[in-house]
Amino acid sequence: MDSLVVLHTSDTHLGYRQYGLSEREMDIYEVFGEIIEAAIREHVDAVIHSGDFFDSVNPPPQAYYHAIPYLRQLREKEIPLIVIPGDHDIPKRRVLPPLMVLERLGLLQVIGLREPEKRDIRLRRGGLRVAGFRNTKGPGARQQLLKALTRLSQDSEYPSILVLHQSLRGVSPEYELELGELPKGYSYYAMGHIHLYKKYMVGESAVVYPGSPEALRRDEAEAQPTRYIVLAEIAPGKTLSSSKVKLTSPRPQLVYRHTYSSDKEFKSFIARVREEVVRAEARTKKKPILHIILDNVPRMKKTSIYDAIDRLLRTHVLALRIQAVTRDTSLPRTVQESTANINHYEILKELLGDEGLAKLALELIDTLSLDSKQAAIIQAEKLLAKYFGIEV
Ligand SMILES: [Mn+2]
Repeated sequence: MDSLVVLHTSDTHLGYRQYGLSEREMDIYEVFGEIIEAAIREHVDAVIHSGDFFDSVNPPPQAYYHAIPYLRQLREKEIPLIVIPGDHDIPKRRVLPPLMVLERLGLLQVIGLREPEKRDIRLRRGGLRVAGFRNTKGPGARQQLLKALTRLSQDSEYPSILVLHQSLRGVSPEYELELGELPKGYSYYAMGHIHLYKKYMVGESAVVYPGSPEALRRDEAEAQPTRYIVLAEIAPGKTLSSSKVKLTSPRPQLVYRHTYSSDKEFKSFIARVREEVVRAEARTKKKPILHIILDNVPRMKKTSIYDAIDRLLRTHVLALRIQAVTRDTSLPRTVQESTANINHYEILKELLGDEGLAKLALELIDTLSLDSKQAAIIQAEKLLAKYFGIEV
């Protein structure tokens, strides 16, 4: 038997609590459970995690509480989990990365924490070579990484996997590596850091980003609403097959962009959104997160539009995020268009001569134009605390 099957996942960000909602934190634990169950159901030989296992270097107790039973199930089935530290797993000061707690419990294996590392993993059937290096960022990252890779040449007779938590050219405008700079000869390249599914080939070997199991930001949800893990069958020096498998537990996130033109037409837009939201909830048994980005909203109507959206949709969603660009109907269109391009931040920075003050001023302008006075006061107080440490 010289081929192996691995489950590849990444960027689970355990402990992350989107919008401060405990439901969102639980969503992340639930999808982690789905991943572990898939590994057991598919009888994979190993699970590879490409980093950002935890969201923070100080994960909340809940993150351990929920992860540990799942990791135990995996251990009982003798399926090893190998992980490299992502940028979120690495403390800035010299303290212990939280992943080491789980390694100490014998629940996973951390590789490449301090040095580029190659390790042979003993499996129920045969062996697997895993090589990797923790995330490297900041100035000089590219040079440091290229140097690390010279120590990760493939020299094993086992099926082999190189695990990295970095951006490749073409997946992100800021990248540290090019595809052609990956050391040759690995069976599979398990990438992390980018929260979207991507697949490339180097010779006969797949280079794959499985993406994050939950979309953690609006742009991620918009770019790729469906979330995946990857199952790969590998042999020495090549990928025999790799397929993305859809996850069923992620919470639906719906993103709509709409340009306001009339009340009548806006009503039918909201009715359509409502239908789709209700359908998504029925399908997944989870209330969606709903993002609505509006353009061309007459300033005078902003409040009533927000109220209408809230009234019609609030009970069907877990979180409702509305963003509106308003149009001042009392100004001539030419004036509106020319003012639309003004960079307020640059003007404020020049006037105030300070980046921090300019940011504060900008945030205050946004905050104080909130529809509800009470909400504006609360937000303004938060800003004072943030910028000056003043508790009101
Ligand atoms: Mn990352």
